[in-house]
Amino acid sequence: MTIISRGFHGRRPPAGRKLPPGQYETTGFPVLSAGPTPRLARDEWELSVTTEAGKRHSWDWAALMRLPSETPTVDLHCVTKWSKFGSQWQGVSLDVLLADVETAAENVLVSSYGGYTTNLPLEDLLDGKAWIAYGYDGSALAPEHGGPARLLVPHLYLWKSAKWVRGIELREDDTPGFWESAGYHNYGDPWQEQRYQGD
Ligand SMILES: Nc1nc2c(c(=O)[nH]1)N[C@H]1C(S)=C(S)[C@@H](COP(=O)(O)O)O[C@H]1N2
Ligand SMILES: [Mo]
Repeated sequence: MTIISRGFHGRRPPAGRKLPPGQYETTGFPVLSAGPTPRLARDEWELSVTTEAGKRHSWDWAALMRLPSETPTVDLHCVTKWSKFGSQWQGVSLDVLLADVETAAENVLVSSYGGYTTNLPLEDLLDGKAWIAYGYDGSALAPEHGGPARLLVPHLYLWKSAKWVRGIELREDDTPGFWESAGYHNYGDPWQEQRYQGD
């Protein structure tokens, strides 16, 4: 007789979902911030995109709200090893925001209210892979998690998903951001376990 204990299944990821190497699942939503939480009202918030030629495009809250939004359900992977399956967001695809932006740059440096920065290839923001997210789990995105709005790039480690996003600078050169300058991997693919420089 074979006894199958339910207990052995309790910690497995939900069916069809996979954990990247070295990660464990959490059902909570930890807050990780390198500094204090900026408290920004929606009417104080603005997002700018600046091209390598110096052209600046900007959206205030009302302009962001006029753009079509999506409701992606995605898995999150933090370099501190927690992963969260099936997080539900609302936001504007970067494909929409960048549609009329002319650039030949290959890199972006993203900056936040409060001074945080992170860099990534422009192509990782395109083709349905990234959003300016302002809703989480059916409500307004909480300040601790980056509200009024944050970048969401779930296919990379979560440090690339800049909270309180303020600017996206399109650049020909690749300039490391806050964690990338501190020894974290320049790209940060969780499936390749690219945690630190040299991984
Ligand atoms: N502006 C800003 N964005 C940030 C951070 C930060 O400190 N400041 N931390 C990053 C890190 S390391 C992680 S894991 C996620 C955490 O997002 P959460 O607090 O919503 O879980 O935000 C990322 N974005
Ligand atoms: Mo993180």
